[in-house]
Amino acid sequence: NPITKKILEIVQTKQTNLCLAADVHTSAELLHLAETIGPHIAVFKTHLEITEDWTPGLGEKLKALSQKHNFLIFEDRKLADIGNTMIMQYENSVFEISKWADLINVHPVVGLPSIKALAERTSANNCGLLLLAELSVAGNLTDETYKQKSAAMAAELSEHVIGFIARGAFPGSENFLVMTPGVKLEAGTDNKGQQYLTPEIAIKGGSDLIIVGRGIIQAADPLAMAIEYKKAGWQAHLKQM
Ligand code: 5BU
Repeated sequence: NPITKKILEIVQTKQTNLCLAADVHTSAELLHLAETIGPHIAVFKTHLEITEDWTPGLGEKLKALSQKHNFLIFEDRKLADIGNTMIMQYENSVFEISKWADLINVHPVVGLPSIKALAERTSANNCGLLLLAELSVAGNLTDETYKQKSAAMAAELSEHVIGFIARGAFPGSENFLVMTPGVKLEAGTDNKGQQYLTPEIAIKGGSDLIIVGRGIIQAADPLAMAIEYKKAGWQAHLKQM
């Protein structure tokens, strides 16, 4: 898949397996993070609906920064509906996701036919699809059977699906990328359900990209902290080789 190839190329060239979860509330903050931290990441993850001042064109501005600093944009939209609705959410909203996102994700719970319908549209836009096989939060319902079924779905849709959101590798994830949220330099929780692994543990567990939000954006110096995470993720990767 060309998107998988592109991510792996970026990881190697920039020596970073870091994905920044840019969970900020204004477009100025979003663009500032993309501009300053962009050189140190492989993927920039957005939650478009938490931007208070979203305007048409913001996606294109992010896209321009992604080209300038060589990273991909992942809209963490977590689609979970009938195929027809997910396609409208992807293509027709004010957010115009299909114009700028390089990656998007979907909950396998909706089943193969709906995901296949969506996948044909994401592929047509050169956008990689990720299946949410395993969540990071305490008490979630993504058990081993769910992961197995997600892997089977990915195998069926291998020309469209590029990987999984999961805590680490699992049977069936071998030919796909694994991206892991819930990563912080110190393991622990946020008292709202989130559970953190360290970069070392995530990468040792077979994750290809670590997703870090508050660990970086709430630091006194987000840029310096991003560089810390980049180093930690890369060292862990080198140890695996
Ligand atoms: P944090 O600040 O590093 O905890 O943010 C984690 C990000 O990853 C945040 O944007 C979540 O929406 C996202 N996330 C997650 O934390 N856990 C999951 O299982 C999934 C996504 Br799926």
